[in-house]
Amino acid sequence: MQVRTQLSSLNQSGLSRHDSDYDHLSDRLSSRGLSVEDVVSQLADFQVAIPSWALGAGGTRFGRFSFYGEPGNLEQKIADVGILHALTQTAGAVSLHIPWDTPTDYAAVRDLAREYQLVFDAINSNTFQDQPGAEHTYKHGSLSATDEGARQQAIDHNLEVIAIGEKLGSKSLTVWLADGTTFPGQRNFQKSLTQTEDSLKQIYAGLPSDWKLYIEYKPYEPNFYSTVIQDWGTSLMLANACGDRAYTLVDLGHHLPNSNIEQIVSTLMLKGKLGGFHFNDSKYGDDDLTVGSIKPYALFLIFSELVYGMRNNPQNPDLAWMIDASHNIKDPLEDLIQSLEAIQEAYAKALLVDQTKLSAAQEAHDVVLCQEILQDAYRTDVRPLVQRARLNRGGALHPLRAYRALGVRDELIRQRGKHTVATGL
Ligand code: PSV
Ligand code: MN
Ligand code: MN
Repeated sequence: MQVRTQLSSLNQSGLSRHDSDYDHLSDRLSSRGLSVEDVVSQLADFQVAIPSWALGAGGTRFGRFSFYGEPGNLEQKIADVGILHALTQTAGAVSLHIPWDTPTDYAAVRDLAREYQLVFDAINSNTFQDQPGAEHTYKHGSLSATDEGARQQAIDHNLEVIAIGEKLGSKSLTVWLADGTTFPGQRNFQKSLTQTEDSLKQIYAGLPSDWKLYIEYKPYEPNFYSTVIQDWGTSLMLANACGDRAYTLVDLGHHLPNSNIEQIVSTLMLKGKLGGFHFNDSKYGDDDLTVGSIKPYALFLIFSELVYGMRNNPQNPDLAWMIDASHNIKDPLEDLIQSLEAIQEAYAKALLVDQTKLSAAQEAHDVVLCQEILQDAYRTDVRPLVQRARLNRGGALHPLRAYRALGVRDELIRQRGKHTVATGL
C-alpha cells in the first residue's frame, strides 16, 4: 500500500489547528529557556523496532480470535511495519524471530525493507518451542539443560540466528529464555545457572565484533516456580561474565508487581549495561498490553531516567528500543500506533523535565519542588510536539485517523483474505 503519498492531502485539514496549538506550546516552553526545535528533532530521531510477532492476533491459551488480513509471511510482516512507519515515522526498524521469520531470499527481503525505509534491529532466537524434526527437546531446558544434546542444539540455534542476522544487517542478538522450573526441587538452581552461563559464553564467543548480546530476564511464565534468568541482577551477572558487548535487556512486563523499574534502568545505565528495552504495559504480569494504557505515569518516570542516562552516561551504549506486545481484541496495527504514540508522548514529557532545576531542588532537599518539577512536565500536553516531529518527517498528523480514513485494514483483507494466521507468540 502506498500510504505515504496520500498523507499530505489527509493532513491538510488539521494543519491550521496544529500550527496554532504548536505555536502556543512552543511560546510557553521557549519562555522557560527550552529549545523546542531540539525537543522536536530528538522526537523525530527516536525510532522503535516493531517485532514481527506483534503484527498478528496473539491470543491466550484459552483461544485466539483472528484479526482478518494478518500477515502470513515475512514479506507481509515487513509491509505492515512499512505502513506503520509511513504513518508514524517512528517505527523505522523491525525485529525478527527465528525460525518463524527465516528468509528464503535474503536479497529480496533486504530490498523490501529498504523500500519501506526499515532496518533490521535485534534478532531473536527461539529455544522455548520444539521445532518440527528437532533432534532434542527443550522440555527440560535449553541453554540451561543438563542434557548435553539439548543444550548444544540451543547454542547452535543461537549461532545460526546470528548468521541469519548478519545477512540482514542486524547488529544484535536478543536471548530470552523460558528455562526454569514449575515445582520446588525440580532442578538444581546452581547447576542451571552454571550451564546457562557457559552456554551464553559460547554464544558470545560466536558474536561478530560489531554485535551486541542482549540478555532478557523474566521472573515467571511459562515456568511458574523459578526462572533461570529471573531478574536484572541475574541478567547483569551473566552479561558481565560474557564480556563488554553483552548487556541486560529490560522488558517492562517482566517484573514482579510494583517493582521500581525506573531505578533498575538508572542503575544499569550508570554501570553502562543497559542494552535494550521492550515496551508494553500490564496490570498483573507480562500482559503485553498497549504501551501507556495502564500506567502512563510510571512510563514517564522510566523515560525520565532513560533521558537522564542518555545525557549523563556515555558509558552506556545507544539503546535498542522495541515494542513487545500481544493483541487479543484490537487490530494489531491500530494497537501499535497507539503504543508508538504513547512512547513518543512519554519521551517528549521526559525531555521537558528541567534537569537543572531538579538537581538544585534535590540538593536543597526540597521534596515538594522535586515532585512539582516532574509533574509540571508530565501534565504538559505534548501532542503538538509529537505531531510536529512526525510532520517534519512526512508522517501523518493523526496516524490512527489516517489509518482508518485510508481503509488500511480493509485493503489488507482484500489483498490477503479474511482467514489468515500469523506466526508468533
Ligand atoms: C515472552 O515473555 C516474550 O514476550 C519475551 O518478552 C521476549 O522478548 C518475547 O517473548 C519474544 O521471544
Ligand atoms: Mn520481551
Ligand atoms: Mn514478555
